[in-house]
Amino acid sequence: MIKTEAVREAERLRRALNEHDYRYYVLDEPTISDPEYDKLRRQLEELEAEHPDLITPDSPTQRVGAPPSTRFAPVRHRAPMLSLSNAFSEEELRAFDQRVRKAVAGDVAYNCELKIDGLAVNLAYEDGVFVSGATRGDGFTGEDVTTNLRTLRSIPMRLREPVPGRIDVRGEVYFPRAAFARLNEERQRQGEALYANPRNTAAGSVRQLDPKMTASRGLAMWCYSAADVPATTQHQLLERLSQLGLRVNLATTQLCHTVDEVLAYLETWREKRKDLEYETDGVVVKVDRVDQQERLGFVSRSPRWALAYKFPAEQAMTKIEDVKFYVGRMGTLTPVAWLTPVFVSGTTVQRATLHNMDEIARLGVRIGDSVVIRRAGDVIPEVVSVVQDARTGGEREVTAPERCPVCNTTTEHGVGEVAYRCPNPNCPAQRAESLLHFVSRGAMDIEGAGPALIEQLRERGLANNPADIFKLKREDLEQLERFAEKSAQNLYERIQAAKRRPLERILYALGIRHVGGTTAYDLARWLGDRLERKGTLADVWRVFRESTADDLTAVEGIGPVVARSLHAYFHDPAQQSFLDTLASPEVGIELEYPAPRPQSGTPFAGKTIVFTGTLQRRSREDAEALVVQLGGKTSGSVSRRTDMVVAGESAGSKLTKARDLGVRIIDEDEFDRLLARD
Ligand code: 0OW
Repeated sequence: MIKTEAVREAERLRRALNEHDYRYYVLDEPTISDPEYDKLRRQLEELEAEHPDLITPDSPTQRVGAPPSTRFAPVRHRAPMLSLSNAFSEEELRAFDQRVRKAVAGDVAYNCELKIDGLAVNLAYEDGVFVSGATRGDGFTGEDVTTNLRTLRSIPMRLREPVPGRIDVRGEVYFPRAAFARLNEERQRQGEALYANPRNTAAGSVRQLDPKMTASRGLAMWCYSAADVPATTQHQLLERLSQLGLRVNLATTQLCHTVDEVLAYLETWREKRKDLEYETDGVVVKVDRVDQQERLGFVSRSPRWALAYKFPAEQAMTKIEDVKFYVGRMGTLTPVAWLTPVFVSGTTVQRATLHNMDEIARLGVRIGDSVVIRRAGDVIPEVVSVVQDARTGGEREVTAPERCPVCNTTTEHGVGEVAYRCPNPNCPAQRAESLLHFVSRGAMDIEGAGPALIEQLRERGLANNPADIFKLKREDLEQLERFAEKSAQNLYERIQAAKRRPLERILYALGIRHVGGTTAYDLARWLGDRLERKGTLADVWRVFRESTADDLTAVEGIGPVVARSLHAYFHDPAQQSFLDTLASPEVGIELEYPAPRPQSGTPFAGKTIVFTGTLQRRSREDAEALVVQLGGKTSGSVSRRTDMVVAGESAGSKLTKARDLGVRIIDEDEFDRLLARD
């Protein structure tokens, strides 16, 4: 075929295949058979193989082209990805309706959408072509998962109209129930631990380092909002997104004009949702008119104009066969009921937490009791109540644990404390839990390193502390049970990849008391500034070891309780050799610091901002967080060092003082305009 014909033929095939993808994966209304589709696809693949210069980014052959990544770059969202405030009752829903009607003039209609139980992502399109995709992250900064999202056939690589400029489409990626069941059947066959629920597994699948793994999972996506797509109502926005070729759940979306209509919608879907091919955990109720949304604004990252109504947890009845105490990372002993397996809200439940001895007393629960359990979302199920009339008299009291069930050390029970604790820092259970925490998703995120693996590694003396995991050789893993060569190889590669994690994750992974994700991030920022972002892990340990608790209290975001806990940890003799091993060249961890706060290039970089009065569209703390994110500082009082005062409604003496000092004063609208400029 001559070149010009090849160009035309490739364009024809690409357009045809993209059209068929749209009909199959977005409209769910294919118009050709799979063999016919495959034939077209083979023709395009052959043509592109013959003329590689004809390959375009939006060609359907490019969805699974990229090589595995080593980690995900941070991406700042153009517009924050908001969260939703929850409601669990009709009263809360009516209160929301009252608040809305009081705050806005005119008729109010609500656009009701099923709340897809997946993970929120952002899709960026430039001139109608998909250019990048990111997870929601903390709402301001997410992870770049472009190559993985490119593999989702329900995400179009090119919109059906060439929308000029950039738009940001938001939606929920989810694991279709059938695909999730197939995956777990496969894991069952491989003798691997089953995945607990579709939501977490969808999140894990989107964050696979290898796009081929993501592609193999069969994820899908519903879009539900967008930035920079003009629309006067939410419903119209959804119709516009659908028109552009994005996959929108219009069939289950309904416009309601009164709160009673919303309640009727909830009733309809409370049961009907169980027949859908995807998990939902509620309904999102949104004020439909965009002008009314803007009038209502936001409070602490969630809009005042939207509400997530959560369907109540499913309950079921079963029997307590035994109660065992589990030792947590900090030595806390938690009573867990071993149940006769029972199916509830999409999964088989065999364990339920009894929280602590007070809860056992409150419930009056005994071993052998029939109980009602409930499972809300994906949290561990809990015992709701005892079925008294099922009692036979053979039930046994649960006694408080005198000794740790794992290391037999006498337990401690602080005065006034609820929990019983194992005081032994070398208790095998605590070491196992701290290993599990170290490899968990929010920490070093080593997928596949679950409880079964950790147990095996400990039993064989292959890992006594987290640093040992990084010293494992391929052959160590191959000798483990149920780790055939392929999965040993995969796990080994994932462990190597975990050596390049951001510093905040390593600090969080240490499992220091009171050091959670946000604190770890604040510490990582501080260390980046202290070490000019070139310090090694050994340098980091040195800074902590040389810092007093007071030095640490001075760090932005760190209070005295955290400072004392940090100081104790970095001076605890039991931790030092582990820390030095972790920082050793043999382990070879490569540090990554959080992106420095922009010192320039944003309206607030290097400036001190003071807020006064009440803001309408976001809370004071949110506004201040945005300023800090953009490299600014905030202060509670106006002085000559103040660069700008943002005056909300009924501003007070600070405004007067700003006028006297000649400090620049802006109102909330101007503040929003400066934010949008970034
Ligand atoms: N999960 C959903 C869903 C939805 C956004 C935009 C305005 C406020 C939140 O189906 N249908 N609509 C929205 O609207 N959010 C949803 O999910 C949110 C995203 C982040 C947390 C929830 O999952």
